[in-house]
Amino acid sequence: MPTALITGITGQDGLYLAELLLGKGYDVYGLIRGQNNPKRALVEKEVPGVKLLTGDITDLSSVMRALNVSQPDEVYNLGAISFVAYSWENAHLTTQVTGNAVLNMLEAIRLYAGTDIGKVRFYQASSSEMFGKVQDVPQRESTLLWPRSPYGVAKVYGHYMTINYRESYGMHASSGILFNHESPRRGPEFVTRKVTQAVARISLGLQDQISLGNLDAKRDWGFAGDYVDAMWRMTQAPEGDDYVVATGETHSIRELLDLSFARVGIEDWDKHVYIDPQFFRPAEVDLLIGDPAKAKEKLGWEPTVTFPELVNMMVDSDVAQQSAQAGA
Ligand code: NAP
Ligand code: G4F
Repeated sequence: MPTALITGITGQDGLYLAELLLGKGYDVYGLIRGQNNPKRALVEKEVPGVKLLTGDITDLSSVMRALNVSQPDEVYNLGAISFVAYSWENAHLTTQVTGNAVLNMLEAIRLYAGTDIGKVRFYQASSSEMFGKVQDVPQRESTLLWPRSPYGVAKVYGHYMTINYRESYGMHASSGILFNHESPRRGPEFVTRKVTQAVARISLGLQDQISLGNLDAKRDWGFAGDYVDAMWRMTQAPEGDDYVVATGETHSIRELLDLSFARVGIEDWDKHVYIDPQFFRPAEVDLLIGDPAKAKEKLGWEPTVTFPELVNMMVDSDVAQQSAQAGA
């Protein structure tokens, strides 16, 4: 039975990846930070088979300890400060967690593996946010990176460090350049979930308005369950490599609003949406659309959930959750 260690186990992708790997018969360990992490109970409820180890990816010795205890065949580094807007306000911390800690992960694996560098396969959660001010449409693996946020810059560092460990030490290290992926487990700070939660509450008469920033930005949105499957396929490939994971379609925040409100029978959403300058970013990523041709050809990966299906899944889940809370 293979063993996997996942950082970022309490996050959206950590939960989906743990479910996927447990379903395949893996022994799964998750790294959880803090002495009393409030999301521990969620992980224990949703993926009870996961063995939790305390540690922080910025603390090399805690990562070494986690490797020694779990003895993993595969390590998935999903841990990060992942909210782009927050990264301007906490740029140094984002650099440490989202950027420098990738070096900790790679170095810990190199030290742990010793002369048998092939014994651990590594996945790094890179991001389409690295494309920033996009230099190609659609974006692919060879597109010049031009990050537009402290988060994006930190991800570029982790991306190139992963490539560097592959080239320097022959490590089986892959970097998944994942475009936005969402689900009912998405954090409420991200625009999709912020919208679907608010739409659910508006439809139930629990609130009247939602405040948003730039409605013209466009994103290539897929379903998180599909994207963790791409991560796993990368670690199974004969060699480590870099892959764009995307749907190949792009949609604006306005389209997200159209579909979300339509799902609850509201066609004219203008009166419910308030534009608040606080949600505009110092530098915006205007357009993301990925070309997943390489992942399709080399990994046999395909997205299975369309954008309207994803929005409906999230709105329906939030309506159920908000109704249950209101009735409780
Ligand atoms: P998420 O829900 O925000 O989860 C982030 C995870 O990182 C949480 O489990 C968090 O733990 C953990 N973490 C934060 N600081 C840490 C630290 N110092 N040590 C250990 N763990 C730490 O993010 P996600 O959407 O699942 O994304 C997973 C990864 O993919 C992230 O690296 C993200 O940047 C990247 N990514 C995401 C997308 C997307 O659209 N979702 C696209 C491209 C790349 P706490 O609960 O303790 O805070
Ligand atoms: O949902 P978002 O916060 O996601 P963003 O910035 O694209 O980042 C996500 O995807 C990246 C992959 O490309 C990941 F690497 C990253 O970790 C994260 O998962 O914002 C999407 C768009 C932006 O253009 C933003 O300006 O929505 C726009 N937006 C408009 N109003 C808003 C809001 N975003 C948020 N979060 N909140 C708003 O009120």
